[in-house]
Amino acid sequence: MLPPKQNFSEWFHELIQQAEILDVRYPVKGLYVWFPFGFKIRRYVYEKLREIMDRDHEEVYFPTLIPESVLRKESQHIKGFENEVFWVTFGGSTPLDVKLALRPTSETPMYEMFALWIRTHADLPLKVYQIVNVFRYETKHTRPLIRVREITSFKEAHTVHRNYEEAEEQVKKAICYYKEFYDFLAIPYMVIRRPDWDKFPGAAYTVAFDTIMLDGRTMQIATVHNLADNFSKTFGITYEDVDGQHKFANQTCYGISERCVASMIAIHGDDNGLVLPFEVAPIQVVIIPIPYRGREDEVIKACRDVAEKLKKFRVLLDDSEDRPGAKYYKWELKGVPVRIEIGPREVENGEVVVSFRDEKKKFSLKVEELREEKILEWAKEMRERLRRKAVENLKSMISFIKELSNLDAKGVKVFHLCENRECGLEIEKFGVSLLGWFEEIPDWMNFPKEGECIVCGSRGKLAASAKTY
Ligand code: 5CA
Repeated sequence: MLPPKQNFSEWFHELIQQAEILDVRYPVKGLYVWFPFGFKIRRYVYEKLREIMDRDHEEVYFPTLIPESVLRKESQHIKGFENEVFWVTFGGSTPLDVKLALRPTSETPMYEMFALWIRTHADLPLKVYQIVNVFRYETKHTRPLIRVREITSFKEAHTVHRNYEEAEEQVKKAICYYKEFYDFLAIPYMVIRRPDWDKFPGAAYTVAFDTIMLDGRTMQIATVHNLADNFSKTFGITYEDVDGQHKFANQTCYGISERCVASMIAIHGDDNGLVLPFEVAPIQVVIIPIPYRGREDEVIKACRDVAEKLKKFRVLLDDSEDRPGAKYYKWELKGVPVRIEIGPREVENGEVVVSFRDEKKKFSLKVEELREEKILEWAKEMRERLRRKAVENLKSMISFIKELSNLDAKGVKVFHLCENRECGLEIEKFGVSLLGWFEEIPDWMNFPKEGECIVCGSRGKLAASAKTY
């Protein structure tokens, strides 16, 4: 049995084990094992991410180990990561001359090489991505999928452009790509520009995607950074322009981790287990025979026929010895989106009984109507239902406030804030994080775009604060 979702932390921790997403018993803190079932979910989720990335980037692979001298080149960057780096200092029993870092992210090794790759304007733009593991010695409380020390599924994209404007264009495109990705997962988000003190180390600015968990805390599920020419100056990434002049390139980078899987589990799941969008479910349709003594053969045959008919999808016919009730329980826990039951009555009527994981009701359908297009239509409707429900939940945890004293209550607080650093810091004195200013106002949010700064009263824009994961 799962704890109720209301006890969010406990529910999440139990669910990922019981549904066989991750094994949390690995004997290194912050490192987890993907079970086969969890890894399939990861695969379908990342297939989508890869499809989106492939339209505008080429996939590459850079080494896991970074020489200390390279990692230290960009001073802001290393300042940000100094305390999070794992070091490799021995080769066998021989101390290494040059310490090697396990990549915490790949700006430095990539940009070291980009300086060799890029010669002229004809080499630009350069747009690459990789999906790899990275290591961060996190000191905050570690949690499976959410705050890990080996990020197993780090999709990092890096782009190089002729000038700042082109980099800025790419930032906008990256935001669109991530919106498409999270819309696909039916996960609602807020696109927020981080305050200066919370931007990525070495970036000119950072735009983040934040979603909200059931306990009212937000989780950053993606970030997009405009690096301007900060890195190109330290790594010497220059190009000869059409006018013959040598210029520094401008860069962007943006990333997503297994938090995308975490947010999907956390947001759509319920008291009975996982609820997965059809497209990423390892089993999309489960067929459950309802046995009746003496008529087992007809029932099984009808089930097999339906399985054959739907073989384009990931279908499982559960003909195990378990009772139907036990099967319902198991496949609900695993988040199978479509359940089909067939008993003697259905066989007689040429029907099946259908139910969806996210809804309580069941209905009967003629077998002839059970076609590929029908299933795809259900998949689409289900995504829309999941999205609507998630948006409603999210909205219920956001409130607009005009008084600083309302800041520390549960959930996300939205208010007007000017761009003065002091005013931003004032917010954080209430024990919450200033997420930043809305880069885009979501269509489901209708607070006034501008108003008096909640701290000083001068002109402010819409901003948000919350406790964060
Ligand atoms: N190089 C840039 C862009 S790829 C970068 O590293 N950005 S980041 O530090 O913001 O990381 C990208 C995303 O990875 C974050 O937005 C967050 O969603 C996720 N992430 C960061 N640290 C962890 C962690 N310890 N565990 C799980 N996910 C993480």
